[in-house]
Formats: sequence, C-alpha cells, structure tokens
Amino acid sequence: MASFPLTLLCTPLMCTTVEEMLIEMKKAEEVGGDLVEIRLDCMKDFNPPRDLETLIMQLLTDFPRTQHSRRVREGGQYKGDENRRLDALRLAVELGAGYVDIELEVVAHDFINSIQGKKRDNFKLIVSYHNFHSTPSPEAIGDLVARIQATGADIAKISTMAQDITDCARIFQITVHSEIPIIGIATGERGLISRILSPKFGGYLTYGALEGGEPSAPGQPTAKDLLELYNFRLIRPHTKVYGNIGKPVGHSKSPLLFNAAFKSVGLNAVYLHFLVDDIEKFLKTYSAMDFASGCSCTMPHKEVALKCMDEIDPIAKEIGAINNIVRRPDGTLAGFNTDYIGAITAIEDGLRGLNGATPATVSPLAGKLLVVLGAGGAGKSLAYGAAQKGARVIVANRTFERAKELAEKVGGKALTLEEVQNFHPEEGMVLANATSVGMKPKIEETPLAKHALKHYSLVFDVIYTPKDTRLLKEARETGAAIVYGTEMLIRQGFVQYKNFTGLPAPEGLFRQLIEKHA
Ligand SMILES: *[C@@H]1O[C@H](CO)[C@@H](O)[C@H](O)[C@H]1NC(C)=O
Ligand SMILES: *[C@@H]1O[C@H](CO)[C@@H](O)[C@H](O)[C@H]1NC(C)=O
Ligand SMILES: *[C@H]1O[C@H](CO)[C@@H](O)[C@H](O)[C@H]1NC(C)=O
Repeated sequence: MASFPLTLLCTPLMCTTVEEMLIEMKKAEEVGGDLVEIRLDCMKDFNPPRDLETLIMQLLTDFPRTQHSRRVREGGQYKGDENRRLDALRLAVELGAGYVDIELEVVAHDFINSIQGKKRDNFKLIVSYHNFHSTPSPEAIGDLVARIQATGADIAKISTMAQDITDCARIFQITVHSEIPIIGIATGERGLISRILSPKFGGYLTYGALEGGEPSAPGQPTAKDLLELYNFRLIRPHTKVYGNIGKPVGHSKSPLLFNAAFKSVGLNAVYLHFLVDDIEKFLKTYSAMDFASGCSCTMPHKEVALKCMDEIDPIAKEIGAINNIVRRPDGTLAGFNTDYIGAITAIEDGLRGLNGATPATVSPLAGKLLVVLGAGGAGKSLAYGAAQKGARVIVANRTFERAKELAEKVGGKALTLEEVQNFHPEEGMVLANATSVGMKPKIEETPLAKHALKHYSLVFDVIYTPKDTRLLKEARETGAAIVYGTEMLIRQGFVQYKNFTGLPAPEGLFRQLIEKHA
C-alpha cells in the first residue's frame, strides 16, 4: 500500500452567494475541517473574475482550496455553457486554488494542457468519476482509475452508489491498491462506512457536511460527527472496526458509547452503524480479522445471524437470537446474547437492593416466582435467563400457545394475559414486562392493572422509550421496587464491550453518555 499523508476532511459548500460561502468557510474551519470544496455550480449570478478572486483570496489565509463545478448530466447543478465553465475553472487555477476537481468525461486532457504553466506549486488536479446508480465491478473500477491516472491527474476520485454495504469493499480495495492518491467514496446510506473509514484505507480525503447544512451527496455524515462521534483523526490502517448490524440502525446510540469508551482507554478501534440487508453476505465480505472484529446485532437480524456462526452460546441458542458476535483469533465467529444478561443482572441488583446484602454467589432470583409478560424475543431472553438462575417462571402472552411453548421450554407455567390480572399465589413476586403494549406512541396503555401490582416486590419494564412507563409509575405507587428498561440496555452494552475488547466496560462513562443523550 502506498503511504499518503493522513486523510483530509473536506467540507463541501453549496451556497448560492459569495457572502454565504465566506460565512460557511469560517464555520467549516471552526468545526475542524482541513479544506472546503466550493461548489461553483450552486452559485447564483456567478461572476468568475470577481467572485473567484474574493473566495480564493479569503481561502489563501486559511485553508487549502478546492474549486468544484459539475456538469448537469453528472448530477451537478451547473446548466450553463461548457466553455464558460472550463474558463472559470482555469481562472481558479490561475488565482491559486489548491485543487480543481474535473470529471473524467470532461476531456480532462484538454483541460490539463490548457493549464500547463499556469499552475501554482501546490496545485493538485482531481479527476473524478461519478456513478449515481451503482458501484461497478473491481475490474471496471481498476480501469477507471487507470484512465484517470493516464490523464495526468494528481488525485483520482471514485464516487459510486452503494446499493449494499458490501459495495464499500470494492471502494476500500481500490483505495488501498491505487498507485496515485485516491478519494474513494460510496454514496448513499449503505456507503457511510466508506466515508468514515477512508483513513483506514489511505484515502486522500473524505467529505463531511456542515451541521444543519445540506449534504452535497446522499449518506454524507457531518464533519462534526466524523470528528467527535467517530474519532476520525484517530483512525489508522490498523484500527479495528466494530459496529451494530441492523436495518434500520441509524438511531442506535451504540457508536456514541463505544467510540467514547475506546477513546477513553486509547484503544485503536472504531464502532460504526452497519446498515445491512443480508447479514451472511456482510460477514463473508468483511472477514478480515480487523474488520467486523466484533458486531452487535439488532433487528431484523438477531435470528438469522445464528446461521452464520461457527459457535453459539448455549443459552443464546435456546433463546434463538444473538445480539453479540465476536470474531475469534482463528477467524471463526461466536455468537452470544447479552440482552438476557443485561436484564437479569439488572433485576438481580434490584432485588439485592430490596433484600439487603445477600451473598454474591447466590442469585436473589433463585426460588423467586417471576412472571414474564410477552413471549417474543425479549420475553424469551428473560424466561431463559431467569430459569437459569433458578427462578420459577410464569409466561403470559396474548397468544396463549406462544406462552405455553416458551413456558414448557424453561420448565415453567403459561397463563393468558387475562389470567395474570388475578394471579397471586404468593406475595413478593417479580414482574418483567416484555410485551409491546404501551410502547411509544401508545404510552398510556398498561399490560397489568394497577390493583394486580401490589403482589409484586419488583417490576421491570423492557422498553426504554419512554423511560418511565405507566406500568412502572403505577408499580412505584403500589410500593414495588422498579427497574428501568434503560438498565438492561446499558448493562447489555457492558457485556458487549467486554466481549469485544476483553476489558471491563467504563460503566460510569456509559451511564453519563446515556443520561446526556437520552
Ligand atoms: C404474544 O406473542 C407474540 C409472538 O411472540 C407477540 O408478537 C405478542 O406481542 C405477544 N403478546 C403479548 C400481549 O405479549
Ligand atoms: C461473551 O459474553 C458471554 C456472556 O457473558 C460470555 O459467556 C462469553 O464468554 C463472552 N465471550 C467472549 C468471547 O468474551
Ligand atoms: C410493558 O408495559 C408497559 C406499560 O407501561 C409498556 O409501556 C411497555 O411497552 C410494555 N412492554 C415492554 C416491552 O416493556
């Protein structure tokens, strides 16, 4: 691999006036970017001699500089005469722009000949290829880069559309193997990792939008997120890549927690959102040891993921779902379910708080009667986890058959939701609610009437939006101890972190961040 300087962070500016451009340039600099890309095609009433001079003179004091104008059929917004466009770019070169980005199709040769002798010392010509529909084959991309190189370009830019997250692998491959500096980007939501991981593969630059500004291409992160959320400046060729596999997955707070945690202990790793359509294809494509070194796994892949594992934790296998994948040193994949550990330890600690100090070796759940509402994924995790700790488990579900099936598997008993309302064989039971009743937006509903709650000493709710559900409020009013769904979320994260890194999770930091960003 050729070694280039660290990957630059470039903010595209799509303003319509020079005044706005100048304001945004300042903002881009404040955020911490290295250079700006001035999209001349977006400017209204653009007067090249006057406007370029203002923009470039301003930039000379701050940044390296880029001029960028695109032809309309290539997706840019310029609709004018081609000669006038090239004249403007040529003028930008003469005035001292740091870079000009011109499309491969735009007879780059002619343009290059016309600027001979006019370039300043540090000027770099970017010749770019854009594909707004797909990512070509590795061979086709290789040919494109060779053609770009043949024009005499200083930097090649390949921007394609990711239809699947595995398309990014082709971008990584060409970025690593290119003989000239390269900007490799797969656009679209599924291409996000190609933008963030540019430094890992030696990309020349990546794009980060201004916050609140319009991204210049789909899937573009903000410069602020690149720097603060993904620790962009710390990403190196050997950085290990972790992430959360899901669809959708963009809402997940895991990158926030994990990246902050990695940084806090100086671990050379980054945690991303993996928007995955086909998990098997994903895991096969990114099978290099330092890529997808460990993954969290969320909806809708928790069950299918089982099929891709070389080894599965026995309880996870019984639950039929994994949410934590670890790549072992020999390259094999092991699957775990940390959801149930998160929930069970949260309930155990809640009970310890009630009972006072009990020996740490004995689970306070042992011998307890635990009622699980719901027989879906979360219900299963709770039922198996509690049974393993020696609890007597009752499963209740609207569809009685589902409850029965699960109850039998954990050696427990099944009830209908109606039966639970009047179920109190003893006092001091534990209630764990894992039904979907009362989830946003139906926050006023509750799975169990308030009068029934007085027989429980502890009530746990799986959901965390809202944090304080009607069930938990009413449980508190009847005097029960309560455990929030956020506890399970945080604690399952602790276990994932430990499994990924072999280190103890920075629990205080996780809690602080969840609190701050809830
Ligand atoms: C009952 O089980 C089904 C299937 O697991 C689940 O979709 C449903 O939400 C459950 N209903 C209740 C009320 O728990
Ligand atoms: C992952 O977590 C589970 C649950 O705590 C544990 O049993 C397993 O050993 C861990 N795996 C690794 C690789 O650390
Ligand atoms: C449990 O019941 C509460 C009602 O307060 C509801 O908000 C929640 O969505 C239910 N389900 C889960 C998984 O917690």
